[in-house]
Amino acid sequence: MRSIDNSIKKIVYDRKNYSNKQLIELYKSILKPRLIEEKMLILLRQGKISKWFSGIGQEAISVGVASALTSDEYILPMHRNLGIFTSRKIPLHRLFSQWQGKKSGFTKGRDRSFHFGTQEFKIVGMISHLGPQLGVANGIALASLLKKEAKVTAVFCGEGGTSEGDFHEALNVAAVWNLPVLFCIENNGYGLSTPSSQQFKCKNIADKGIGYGMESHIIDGNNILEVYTTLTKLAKSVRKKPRPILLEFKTFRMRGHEEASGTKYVPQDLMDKWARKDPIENFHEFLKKENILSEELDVLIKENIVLEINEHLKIAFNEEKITSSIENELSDVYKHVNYIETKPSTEIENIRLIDAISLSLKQCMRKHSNLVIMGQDIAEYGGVFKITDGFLEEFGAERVRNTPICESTIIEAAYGLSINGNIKAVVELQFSDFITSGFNPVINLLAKSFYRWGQGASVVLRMPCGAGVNAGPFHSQTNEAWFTKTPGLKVVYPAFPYDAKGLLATAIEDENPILFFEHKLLYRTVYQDVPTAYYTIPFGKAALLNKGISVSIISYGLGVHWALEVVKTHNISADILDLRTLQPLDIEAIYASVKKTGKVLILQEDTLFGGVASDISALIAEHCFKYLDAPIKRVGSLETPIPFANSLENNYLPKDRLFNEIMELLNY
Ligand SMILES: Cc1ncc(C[n+]2csc(CCOP(=O)(O)OP(=O)(O)O)c2C)c(N)n1
Ligand SMILES: [Mg+2]
Repeated sequence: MRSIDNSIKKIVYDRKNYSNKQLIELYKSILKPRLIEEKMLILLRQGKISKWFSGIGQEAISVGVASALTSDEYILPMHRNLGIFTSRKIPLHRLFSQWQGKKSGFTKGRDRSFHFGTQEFKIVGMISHLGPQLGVANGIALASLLKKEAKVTAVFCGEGGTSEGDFHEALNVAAVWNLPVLFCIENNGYGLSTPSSQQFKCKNIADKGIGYGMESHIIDGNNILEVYTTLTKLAKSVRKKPRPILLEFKTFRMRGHEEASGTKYVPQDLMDKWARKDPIENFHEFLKKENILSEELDVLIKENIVLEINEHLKIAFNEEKITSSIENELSDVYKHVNYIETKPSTEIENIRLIDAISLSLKQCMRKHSNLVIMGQDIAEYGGVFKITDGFLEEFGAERVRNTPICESTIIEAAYGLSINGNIKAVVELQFSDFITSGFNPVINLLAKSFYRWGQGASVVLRMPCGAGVNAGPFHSQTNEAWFTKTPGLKVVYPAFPYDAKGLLATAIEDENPILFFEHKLLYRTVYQDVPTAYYTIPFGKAALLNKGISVSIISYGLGVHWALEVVKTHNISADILDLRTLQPLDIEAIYASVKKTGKVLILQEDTLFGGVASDISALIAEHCFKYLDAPIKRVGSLETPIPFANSLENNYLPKDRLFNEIMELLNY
């Protein structure tokens, strides 16, 4: 508790040159969230609102920061920052509707408490995971730099959240890229029941700034004038000279983590000391002592705020409960994009899969001046597979960005680019295996964004994947099934150069998060005649590569090539369907083929259990049962990690078992 104890000093106010009017405005601004909260606590006890995270005692931080920024500068708050929402002058009834899950809220009843954002007020709501907010702020700030706008972005985090890897990654990238972000850390002594002494070892969080090569400051978070004055000065300076700053606000959490959890574990004397530092009571005393606030004016101000709260509560309570339909809910998972097909030209070139991807990416960079690519070693070095070789020279370092090794925060930054002015991002994962280090933002930020608050995400994650290259357990996985499971993501998996080129262009045109799988073994082994000019291929359209009558083989990626080889070698009369995209999935093409042949084998490179083949199998069983002449067969890899040695890897992969499996099905 040392860092808290030391900071408990009397509040000293320095009014600078602020007019009485300005000081009264600040007083009104910190008073409002307090009075709203007091009302909410009553409603909570009456069961009229759900969970509540109290910011009582911390209002000066939210209000001071929000008041120092211009209304077109983004703020990314956390769960105790009601003062930001009120300082941005959001009509109160909309906040109340949000907390009651009603239509006039900001999430159509889909997300609770402070998990909401609004472009209208330039506020980006948090996801529960805390730390990812910091990385999103980086993307927003990067967008400001790219658009040559002199703006700062302020992002909030508690001292507990600073223990997350996201904090380290975000601060590191912001420092390396000189991003104009104010990292506002509210050190309120506790993260749920955990005191700061068990959360971090250094004396102050601000001390961490030096480790990132970042300016940092300690601010009395209970002193509205200190917060406002310091932030006004720093914001002005950052607008002029873009750079990140780490700010530690010393404050205290005066209530439970959320109302149900209480404060039994907090020593009473600590509570008492901090109660004497209440940001509102102290400011009130100061204003009275300086003859700035009269008793009558104070009463009037409070009456007006209470009146506003009550009127707006009435509006929210009178609003009907939200209803929706299955169709409506399903139609809000993906941003609607108007797909416009660009037909391929007649001029062709015989190229490899890797060349097709590189060419497509290059043409997209030329077509979309708002497209940025990010990844490890992609600039001077051209990427580990050389797909971006020469890009730096043509497009410059602003758009071809080498990143530190930090998948999570870069994916968060890509999302931030979408939020601030719809800047498109392609992120190259060095290997698809490393997406595990960026899993959280994919699943929780990107996938849920449109459904939660109608915000699209023009983010394409390029995923060099797959086995057959003797690369062992950490450089060989094909992990598409981790993502096809999650609503809100699109999953593309081409097997040929022609498809890869057109599908990548479509992916970049799209405004939804997309995982674009590129098989490493196919990179340099598969050639095809590919139109040289830019073209697109629609998602959700499988390709029937071989026509037959005895069996349908459904596959994607490397599996398609195995199927073609076996069918050709053994002269089997088979439909071979290359799915090309797994989400959306071409169900019609699958059903049509199964209905024709009556026998179906679904082939995937991935291990079988919980894979794409299992769900396709279930769909066929549910919808085509009466057309089947044999049980559905799934073929995939062994249920083990992927071994390194050639013979073991061949044993792991299903290729050598494929012919026997087909024959078993044909002979059923
Ligand atoms: C990744 C993750 N782990 C755990 C939690 C559960 N959790 C929610 S808030 C919280 C404490 C946060 O403390 P701090 O960052 O200090 O913010 P404060 O609540 O004090 O404002 C915890 C543990 C979470 N939301 N996300
Ligand atoms: Mg805390």
